Amino acid sequence: MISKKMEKALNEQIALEGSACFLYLSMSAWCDQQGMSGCAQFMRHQSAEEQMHMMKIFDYVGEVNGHPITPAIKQPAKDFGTIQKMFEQVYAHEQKVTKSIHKLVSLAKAEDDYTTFEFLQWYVMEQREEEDSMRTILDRIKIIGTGAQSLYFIDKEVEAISAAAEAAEEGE
Ligand code: OFO
Repeated sequence: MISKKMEKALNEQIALEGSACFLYLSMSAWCDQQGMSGCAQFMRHQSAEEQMHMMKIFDYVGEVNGHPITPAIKQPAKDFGTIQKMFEQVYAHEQKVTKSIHKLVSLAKAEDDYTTFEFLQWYVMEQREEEDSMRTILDRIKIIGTGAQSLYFIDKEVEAISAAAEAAEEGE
């Protein structure tokens, strides 16, 4: 059993993960339009991950006798300017999610809700990895540069990072 306050906070997190799922799906479609198939594949994978994050909390709330709420769908942007700007936006979004997870951890601690505290540890680790991989991509973009000729190499680089991440997940 979780408190009403915790239930509400977890439902807000469900909505945040759901909005990331849709935002990243929209980014994937935009990348595809730019001919950046490696980035499109990467963002598609990120979108699926966010859906899994959302469902994990959804199921948890139900398990602890709370009521998980299916969030409203807000249409995300469909144009992201440049590939660098898009990844900057992804990184900023991940930082926002990390802050939100940390707030949930603080609430679980304040309420002596050790079950939720334990459940959230997976998200703490996940956010560390997500922020690290977005930083890696932004660093590579800075090294490669953003001229028209560079887009091909950025796409290949992101494709390689994506394949390595997927292989690591399969090995988990
Ligand atoms: Fe689930 O927010 Fe990214 O990882």
